[in-house]
Amino acid sequence: MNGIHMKGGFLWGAASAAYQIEGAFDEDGKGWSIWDKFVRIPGKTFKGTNGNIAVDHYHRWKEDIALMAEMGLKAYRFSISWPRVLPEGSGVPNEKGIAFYSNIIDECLKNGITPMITLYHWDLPQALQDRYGGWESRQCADDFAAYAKLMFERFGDRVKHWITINEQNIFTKFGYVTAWHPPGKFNEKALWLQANHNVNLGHAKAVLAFHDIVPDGKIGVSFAYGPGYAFDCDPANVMACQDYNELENYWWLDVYCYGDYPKAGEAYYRKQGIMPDVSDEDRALLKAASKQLDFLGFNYYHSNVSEANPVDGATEFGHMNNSGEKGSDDVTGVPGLYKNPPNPYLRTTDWDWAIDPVGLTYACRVLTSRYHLPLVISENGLGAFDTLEDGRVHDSYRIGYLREHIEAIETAQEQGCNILAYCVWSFTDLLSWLNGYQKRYGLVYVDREEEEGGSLKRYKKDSFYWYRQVIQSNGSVL
Ligand code: BGP
Repeated sequence: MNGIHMKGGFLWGAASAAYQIEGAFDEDGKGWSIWDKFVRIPGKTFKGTNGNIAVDHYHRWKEDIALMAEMGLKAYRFSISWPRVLPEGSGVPNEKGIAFYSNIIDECLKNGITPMITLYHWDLPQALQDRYGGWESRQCADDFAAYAKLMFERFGDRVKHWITINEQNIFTKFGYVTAWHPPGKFNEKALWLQANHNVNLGHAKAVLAFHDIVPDGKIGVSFAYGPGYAFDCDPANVMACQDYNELENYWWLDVYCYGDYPKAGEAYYRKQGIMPDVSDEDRALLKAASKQLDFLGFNYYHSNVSEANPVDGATEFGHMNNSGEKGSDDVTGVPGLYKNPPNPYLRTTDWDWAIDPVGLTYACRVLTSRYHLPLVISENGLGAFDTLEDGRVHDSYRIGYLREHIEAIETAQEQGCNILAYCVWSFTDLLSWLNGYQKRYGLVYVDREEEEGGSLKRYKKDSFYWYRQVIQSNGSVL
């Protein structure tokens, strides 16, 4: 099949996150993260799975990067575990932790792989949660900025692509509204908005520090973007979609790119009495940082449908399919505003996520028109059950998913979007935060189940060989 030609220098990548791959949760001086504690609370994760060992990347990083090199990967997006490099969250760095990432960077560069670092992929040092409530305190923004500066100073000579925060919309809401993530607080909406504002300040401070330390580098964010479609042309549903986009997407994107909260969102939260304190100084800071953002990164898995939702309608607290039992997801929403029913036109994964490649073109188009920034697709992939047969995994379903989504970025590129990179989630199989090890995303299979004890051996899936050819042909063979 004839595929696409991406621009020269296009970064064909794959991604991971520290907690989901590293393991070695208390080795070589690493401090605990909030996830190390949270997974130990019974009932919080699928079958009690945790990242104590994960896929043991901490000890197998060389083998993993050799596989990346064999694939011809152009970029590897990974995250730094903040408590591995600063066990107390601030203060004295852990040189062994820093050496671990330094070695990974060198090994990538040696193999022609561009390293792309995410500073925060959810594993806040537990020490900061204990000290002052983590992101609930404005101090956390300063500590995050100090940690970011330390990383820019240590790695900025070699790493030119940086992402401050991964999916702020997910970890703040799950941490303070649904209690699905640490710190596991339920329906604390005022606290959620305040913590979220503090993350914005941390992001802004890091961005503002960046270019002085890494003058030839680029910095952006990774947002979990689920573009909203109105259920139909009933004005009530179109308005619900507007509310959805404003409160679930632009609430973050406008801050990153304009340095401002969307007006209708602010009005809504003010009316509810939960709009956080935003000083003039904060606004100036956010504005200044927005002008320094080099690219807008987003993770795309699916679009969402929006439909009007009565005041006694669907809530945020519906059941989420964490088991792979198709059809077990509840419709969720914000009472009085919108709810997100399934899209009757789309297929879904076993975890009830809509499969919508057109939505990726749509996402690129919306972001380009609204923000005029280069885009990085920092995650995209298919979570599925895989079976290892005679050392191979025949994941034609994953190849099909990736092919359609890569075609969708070509369309977006043809239509004027400037796309710098595309990262498959994920390079190896890894721990899915709430779904255990059975929801697999990797191009490389790892022998482990929910229970500890697998061999942790790596096997190349069919998608590994397929993506290698996509990269070699710069997208023309799909
Ligand atoms: C994103 C996260 C990733 C990853 C991915 C897949 O939200 O940035 O860390 O987990 O989604 O999600 P899940 O593992 O829930 O299927």
